[in-house]
Amino acid sequence: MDKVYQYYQSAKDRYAAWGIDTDQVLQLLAEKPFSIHCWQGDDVGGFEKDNAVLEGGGILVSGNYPGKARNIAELHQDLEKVLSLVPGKHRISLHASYGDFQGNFKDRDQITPRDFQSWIEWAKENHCGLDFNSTFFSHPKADDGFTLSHPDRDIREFWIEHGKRCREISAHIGKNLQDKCVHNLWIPDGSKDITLNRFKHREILLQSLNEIFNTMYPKEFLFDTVEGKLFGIGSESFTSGSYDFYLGYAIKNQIGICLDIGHFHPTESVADKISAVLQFVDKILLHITRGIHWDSDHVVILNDPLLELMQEVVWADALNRVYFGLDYFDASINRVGAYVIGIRAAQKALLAAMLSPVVQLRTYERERKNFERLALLEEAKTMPLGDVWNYFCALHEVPPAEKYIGEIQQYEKQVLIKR
Ligand code: RNT
Ligand code: ZN
Repeated sequence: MDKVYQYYQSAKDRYAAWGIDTDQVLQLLAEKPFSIHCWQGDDVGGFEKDNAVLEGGGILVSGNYPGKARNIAELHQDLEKVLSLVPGKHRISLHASYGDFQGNFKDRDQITPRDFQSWIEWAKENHCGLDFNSTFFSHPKADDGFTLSHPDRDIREFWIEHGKRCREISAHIGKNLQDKCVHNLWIPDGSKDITLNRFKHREILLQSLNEIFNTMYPKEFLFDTVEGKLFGIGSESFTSGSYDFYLGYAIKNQIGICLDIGHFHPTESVADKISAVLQFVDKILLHITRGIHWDSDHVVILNDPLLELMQEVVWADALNRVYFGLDYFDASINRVGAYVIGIRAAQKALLAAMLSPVVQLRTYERERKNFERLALLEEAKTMPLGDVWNYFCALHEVPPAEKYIGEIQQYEKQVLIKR
């Protein structure tokens, strides 16, 4: 701790010379929760049956590293470990398939708030918020690739009922925790090859969504977002819920939109969308992930797209209009480690953005001093971010720097390997 503190003092001086108050920045950083996706812990299997595996839906998990959480108790245990290794207060993002079904199979159109009561208790004990996602994949009624935009009325109604129940559950969670629950809706609907009925599918989707969102819940307990996508595995040619579709839907109905970093053309900047979309919708949910060549959902790391994204949120003064959620799944490495790397990287990126010399940069920009602006941005890259970060960790009593590696190795030996 001594060294960490000493390095922090010198970093603090250097940032202070740029007019940045690092203590104040760290206070702000601590207040910003990240919504930790429950599905990295068990490879998107869920708990509808023991040891379930992801089945279809255009998303894919690869790897078979030992230690996957096989039931709710194991996932709780892993998440508690994760929470002990990341600074700040966070939220857990649940999928509907992760209910506490107590060994009884319940279909998706049957789930109720009661199935999530033990999660609510767990969240209270662990001082974290909860968010929610409806689960429109890994199900026989999603097998032919369509759910809410399915031309068959019966199948569609099944999924509409699911969506409605998920919103009810989310509002219940929000009320019980006295804390707004973000409910995100993503469907895998689409097809592999050239599709003639695009208009029809989208028209149906629109009607289904209207039914789901028809019920009003108190705004302080529930916030709805919809997540579009470019393509999925097996739905390369057509996706009913595209970005254009949902952006239109969100604006028209004044709900939130979820931007998943992996759901756009690889050369498109998601960072740039923030200031555009926020002119028309009140809030954005970000699904922070890392795609390699495609929407591969690799573990989040501190890379340029992430840094640019966080810069944009800070520069647009939009911190309280953006919810940060994580969305990746890697089964090829220690899953608790995957969580910790990704959450810490996302927080570090936000810290980096908060430590940029915004006042000076804006002055340069206003005065059209573009060389100066670029030079300062370059210099900012090699400022002692790590020393500030390590102090932040120490302040929140979690291991600084690489110190968490040993803890995860030990957890693997004592817990994960025995599963
Ligand atoms: C899929 C979407 C979606 C899922 C989760 C599991 O491409 O990104 O958010 O990853 O709901
Ligand atoms: Zn996503």
